[in-house]
Amino acid sequence: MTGINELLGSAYSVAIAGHIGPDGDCVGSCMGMYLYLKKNRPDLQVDIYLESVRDVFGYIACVDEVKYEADSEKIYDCFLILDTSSPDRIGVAGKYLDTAKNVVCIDHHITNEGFAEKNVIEANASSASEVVCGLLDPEKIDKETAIALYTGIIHDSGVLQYSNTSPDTLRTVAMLIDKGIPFSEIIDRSFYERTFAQNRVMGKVLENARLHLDGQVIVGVVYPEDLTYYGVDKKDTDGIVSQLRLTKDVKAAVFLYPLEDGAFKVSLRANGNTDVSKVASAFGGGGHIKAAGCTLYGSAGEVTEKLLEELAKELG
Ligand SMILES: [Mn+2]
Repeated sequence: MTGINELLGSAYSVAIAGHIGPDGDCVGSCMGMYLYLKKNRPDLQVDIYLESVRDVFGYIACVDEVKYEADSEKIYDCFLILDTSSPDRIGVAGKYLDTAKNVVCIDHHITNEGFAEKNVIEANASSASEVVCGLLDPEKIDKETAIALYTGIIHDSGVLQYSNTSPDTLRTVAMLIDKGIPFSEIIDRSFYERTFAQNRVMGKVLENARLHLDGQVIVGVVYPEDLTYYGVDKKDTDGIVSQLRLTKDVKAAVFLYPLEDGAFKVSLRANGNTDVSKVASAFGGGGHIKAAGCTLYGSAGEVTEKLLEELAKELG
C-alpha cells in the first residue's frame, strides 16, 4: 500500500497547499496532513500555504501557522497539493509547481486529470481528507490531526448526507471519532452555526419567499438594502438556498443575491429529477444537476420572470 512516506520519498522540505477559496475539506485535509507530518516526521521541514482560513476553523490546532504568501526564494523537495482538481486552482503557492523537485497531488475530484508527477486521486472518496486518511498510519493519527481530517470529511459530505458518503467514509470517521474528538461540537461550530445577523437575514428571505409554477418553484431574494440593514455580505447568506430547497413539494429553489453593479447572483437547487444546470447554462452560468448558478441583470422581478420561463421548460 502506498503511504505518505513513500510519496514523500527522500524529501526533506515539504510545502502543503490547497485550492483557491479554501473550504472545509481544503483546510481540513491540508491541516490534517500538516499536523501529522509535524508530529510523526520531525526530520522534515514542513510549511503550509492557504489563501485564507475562515474564523470558524479556528479550533484546528496550529491554524495560526498557515502561510498566506509564497516565499519566492524557497525551493521545496516536495510540493503536496491537496483537494485541488487542476493546476490553475492552486492558490498562493502555485509557483512551487514549477520549482519543487517533486510534485504530489492527493485529491477526490473526478475531473482531476493527474497534473502532478505522483497522483493519488480517488474519485469515489467523499473528500480529500478521506483520501489523506488512507495514506496515513491510523495508529499515528492523534486527536488534533483527527479533528482537522474529520472537519474535512464532514464538510464535503454535507455531514455524511451527500451521495459521496460510503461505508468506507463511515469506517474512516469511526477511526477518527475513536481518537476522542468532540465530534458533535465540530459539526455545530463549523457547519451549522450561524451568527445572529445570518439567521435574521435568512428569516427575512424565508418570510418573503414566493411559490411559482403551481408551487413547484420557490424564490427567495436578498435586496440591496437588506445588506446594510442586517450588516451582512455574500458569505452570510450561505445555506439560505438549501433551506429554500427543503420546502415540501418544491422541485426547484431559486435564491437571488444582489451584486454591486445592479445584477443578481442566482443560486439554483433542485429536488428529484429536476436539472437546474440546464437553467443556469441558458444564462451563461453552470454547475451541477442539483446545484447551479448564474448572473442576471434586471430588477428582482425581471430576473425571476426570466428564470421561471426557463424553469417552466425544465419542469414540463
Ligand atoms: Mn474536497
